[in-house]
Amino acid sequence: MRGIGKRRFTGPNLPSPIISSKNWLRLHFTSDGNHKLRGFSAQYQVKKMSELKSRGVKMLPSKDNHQKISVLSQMGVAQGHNMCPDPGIPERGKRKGSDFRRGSTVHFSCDEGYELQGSKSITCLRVTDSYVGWSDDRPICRAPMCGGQLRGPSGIITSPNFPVQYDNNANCTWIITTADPSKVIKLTFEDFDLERGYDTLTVGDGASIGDQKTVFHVLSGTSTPDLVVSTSNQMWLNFKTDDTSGSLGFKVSYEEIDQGSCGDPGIPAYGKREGSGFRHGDRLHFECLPAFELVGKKNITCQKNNQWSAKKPGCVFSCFFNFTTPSGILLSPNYPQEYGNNMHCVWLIITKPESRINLAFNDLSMEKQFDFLSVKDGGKAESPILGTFSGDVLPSPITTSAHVARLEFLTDHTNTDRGFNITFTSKNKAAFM
Ligand SMILES: [Ca+2]
Ligand SMILES: [Ca+2]
Repeated sequence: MRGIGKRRFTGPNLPSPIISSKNWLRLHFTSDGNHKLRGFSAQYQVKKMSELKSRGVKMLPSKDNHQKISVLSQMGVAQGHNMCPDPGIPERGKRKGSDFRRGSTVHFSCDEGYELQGSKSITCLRVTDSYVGWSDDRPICRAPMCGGQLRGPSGIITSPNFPVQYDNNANCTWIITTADPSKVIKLTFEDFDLERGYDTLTVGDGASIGDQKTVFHVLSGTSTPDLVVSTSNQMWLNFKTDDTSGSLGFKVSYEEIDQGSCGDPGIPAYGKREGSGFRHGDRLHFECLPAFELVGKKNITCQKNNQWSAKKPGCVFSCFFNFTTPSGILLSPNYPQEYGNNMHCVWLIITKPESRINLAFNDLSMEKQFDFLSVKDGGKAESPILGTFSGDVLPSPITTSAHVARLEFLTDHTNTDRGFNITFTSKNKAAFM
C-alpha cells in the first residue's frame, strides 16, 4: 500500500477518503484570524490491511457493512458495490453525465472565465471485489491564474483562485490596454482583502511594470481608493504575496472612459453629493444626513493626473443626537460595520407632545453581557428603563408612555460587533388606546 505522507486540504472541495499506510493517522487543523466557515466532519474506521488490498487512497466504501472503510461523510455518499457516490458539480462549473455505475464516465467543464484544475473526466472503477471508486477527485474551477494582457473596453481582474484564498509566493502582472487609443482606463474595486503589510497589489500608469514613477497605489489589507484612472491608454497591476498566510484576494473591474476625467467616485451611504462633473478642476461637495457625522473630506477636486484629491467621505452615525422628527432611523455608530470600544452614546427622541414613540428593532448584535443598549421612558438618565439589550436576540417593539425616549449605548474596552438598527415612529396617544 502506498504511504500517503502529508496531505493538506482547504477550501470547499470534499477530499477522497484517505487510508493510512500505518496503524496511525494524525490530523492537524490550522486556521488563521480571518473568516469563520463551517469546518469539516470526518469519520474513521479501523480495518485489517488484508481487507484493503492495493489501490491506495482513492477508495470509496461499498454498502457492505462488514467491510466499511473510513469515509468522509458530509455529502452523504450513496454506496453500492456497483455504484460510485455522486461526485457533485464543481462550483462555477458543469457536469455532463449522471450515470454513476461502474464503468461509466462523467465529464466536467467550467463556466466562462474560469479554468479547470484536475481531471476533465473521471470514471467509476472497480477498486476491490467489494468497492468501486472514481478514478480521481472532482475537479475545481478557479479564476484564471496569474496575470495577462487585457484589452478594453471593459473587464474584470481577480486574484488567482478568487473567491477562494490566493496562493503564497504569487507574483502576477496584468497590463490593460484600451481598445480606443484616445481613451483612458478606470479601475473600480469590488472586493479587496489581502494580508495586511505582506501581500500587495500595486497599480501603476502606462505599461512600465514596476516603474516607481508610475505607481498610483500600493494596496494591502482591506482599504482601497474609490477608483483609479490612468493618464494614458494603459495601466498595469502587480499582485505579490509572501510565503505564508493568504486571504480572500481581490476583484476589480476596469472600463475605458474619456480622457480628462477622474471618474464617478459614487455617493456615500447616508450622504448626499453636490456637483456632478468628474472632469479636471470639477469639485464635489458631500454632506451627511441628519444624525450622521462626516468622516473624511467635505470637498474633493478632480486633479490633472485624473485622480480625485481624496476619497469620498463616509457618513457615520453620531454618538450624541437629539431627534425631533416624528420618525427616523437610529443606528449604532459605524453600523453595519463594527462599533467602537469604550463608547457611551446618548440619543434622545423628542416627538410632539401628546404622542408616544414606538421603537422597532431591525437588527441587533452586541457582545453579550459587556455591551448594552438601554431604552428609557423619558429624557433623563434616571428615567425608568423600558428594556436593556445585549447579545443577538432581536427584541420585540417597544412603546414609550410619553413623547420622549432616551437610548444609551455602553460598550466595554474589548470585543465589538455589528450593533443595532432601529426604526422609530410616533403616533398620537389616542392611536395606542
Ligand atoms: Ca501572505
Ligand atoms: Ca465589548
